[in-house]
Amino acid sequence: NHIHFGDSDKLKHDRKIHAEEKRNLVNKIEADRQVQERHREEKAQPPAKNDDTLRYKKKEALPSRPYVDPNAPGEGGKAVVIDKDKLSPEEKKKFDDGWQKNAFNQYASDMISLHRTLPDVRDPECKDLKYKDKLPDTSVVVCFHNEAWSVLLRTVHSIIDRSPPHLLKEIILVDDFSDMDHLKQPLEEYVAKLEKVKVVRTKKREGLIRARLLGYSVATGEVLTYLDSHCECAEGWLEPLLARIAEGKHHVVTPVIETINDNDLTLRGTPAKNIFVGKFNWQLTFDWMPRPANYAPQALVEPVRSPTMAGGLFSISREYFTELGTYDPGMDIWGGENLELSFRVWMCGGTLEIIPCSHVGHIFRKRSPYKWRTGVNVVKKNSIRLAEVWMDEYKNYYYERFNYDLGDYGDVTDRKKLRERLQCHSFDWFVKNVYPDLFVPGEALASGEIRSKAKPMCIDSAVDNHNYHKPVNMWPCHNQGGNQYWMLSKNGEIRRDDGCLDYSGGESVIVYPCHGQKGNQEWQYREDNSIYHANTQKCMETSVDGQKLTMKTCSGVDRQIWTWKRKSPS
Ligand code: LR7
Ligand code: MN
Repeated sequence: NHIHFGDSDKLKHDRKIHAEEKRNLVNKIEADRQVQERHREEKAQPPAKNDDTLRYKKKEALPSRPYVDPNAPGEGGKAVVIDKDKLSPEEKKKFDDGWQKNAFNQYASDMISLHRTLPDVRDPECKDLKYKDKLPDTSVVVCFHNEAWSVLLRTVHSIIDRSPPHLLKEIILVDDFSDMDHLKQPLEEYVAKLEKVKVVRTKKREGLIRARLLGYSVATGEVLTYLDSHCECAEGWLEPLLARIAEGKHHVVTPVIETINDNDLTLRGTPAKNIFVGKFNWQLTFDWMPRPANYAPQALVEPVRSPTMAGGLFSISREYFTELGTYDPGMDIWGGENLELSFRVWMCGGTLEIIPCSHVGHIFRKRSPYKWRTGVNVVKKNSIRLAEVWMDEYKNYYYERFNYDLGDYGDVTDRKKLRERLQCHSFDWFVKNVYPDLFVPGEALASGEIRSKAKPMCIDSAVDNHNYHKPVNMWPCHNQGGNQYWMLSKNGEIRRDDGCLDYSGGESVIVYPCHGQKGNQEWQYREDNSIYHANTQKCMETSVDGQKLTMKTCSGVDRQIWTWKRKSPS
């Protein structure tokens, strides 16, 4: 949900920095190599005693890895604290550039060992689980576009260091046409020294979906495991994923995704009882929700069904991925593929589950640092492709949000054929069986823009975390849905996605997360076209200049009369 159109000045700027960066990296590689060599000679020192860091219990099952001082920055998943005031001007510049280029604290990451230890975040129950000796092996595919060195290589080493060698067939790094120098020769040289790691490169910028398809095309493992390029795999992450697939290839599984803080790189664990599962809204964006009680099976650490997945971290049988039609190659850059695959898995006979005993960290960032395709809303285009193919009549709830302005979304004939060939369930089946708690706009009593009779102004507000609690205002009606699209739910909410109009007295109406408890969020769109708030017995009214939305005693003046399309519930 972050759309960014980069500019070429930034790229030029980046290149200048890269020359210096490359020198530093080459030095760093050499230093790393020497350290590794020394440790080989020392034959892996015994791990330091440190209670909140976990070392290998089953030494024989995992590769030996260099000794890391438990007090080194970030060890055990701890925070890296940097006092910026104490940095020299050059260091400060590095610090700022790191943030600017990556949208996370690269400076902090560079201080952390590529082999840092993590806390053992698994529930105690997990350690009692026994897995079959013979599990399928996996190719791990990591796509990247201009990833920071330390972050990318820590991803790689965390995979190698924490995967039983016989289960790790290979790691495939797919470079999606990066232009940072350290990802060229230096990366080749570095991975040449690692067993099992190979780099493949796209010939032009493809975006993460086609980059993943390239990884798929060269993978040879029985299972494919996709990870983002800024991840850290925790102890025991792989076996439970593979074990579930061994129980049936139609199980598509994700680890519990732990947050690696974008600023201090901390990683903490999520106990199984607090796991969140994936949902989506009618903007077709992915989001999390607490695991509903009825999804929780008998045991806490059993697989948890999830209607959707975030998209970046999952394992799937390679054979099953093929049968299921891999990805839609018509999708560009970023977005949409996560819901597309989620819907497809469920609708076509598979299951999507979160495996509570498998934990992988991911750096969540607040903006997208890299260049997108200027001028095209790729997320919308990708989402329309998925809606056209998979959502049947439900696609209209999405389209209404931008007044059916579909634009050019390419050709989806092949994907429709795929759906036919696989004989999949309907989207209605998916909603009713997999995500019955979903708010379905078809049940809304009114929907679309809420237009004032006094002036051509509409109730307008974004609905997201940044906007909660802020007064809702009026804006000239634009007839494009978006922030002027509202639905009246059966229990009187005026809502969009998870935001509801909320009034608790005073001047303003605000947007607040829907709580389903009526109260401040209960409205009536009455016969006389007024909008009535039962709790306070007031009516919505626009200010005389039409700019503001207020609440007043009901009087029937034009400023209290609203046009809003009534719907007959389907
Ligand atoms: O053009 C690109 N080419 C790439 O190779 C753009 C991106 N990429 C790579 C990029 O380097 C990264 O490794 O693709 C990966 C994902 O991009 P991010 O990390 O910039 O995005 P994100 O973490 O916000 O992306 C989430 O949603 C995406 C939708 O297309 C993908 O499904 C990502 O894999 C997904 N990430 C996760 O699921 C991790 C958990 C995040 C959450 C919620
Ligand atoms: Mn990511």
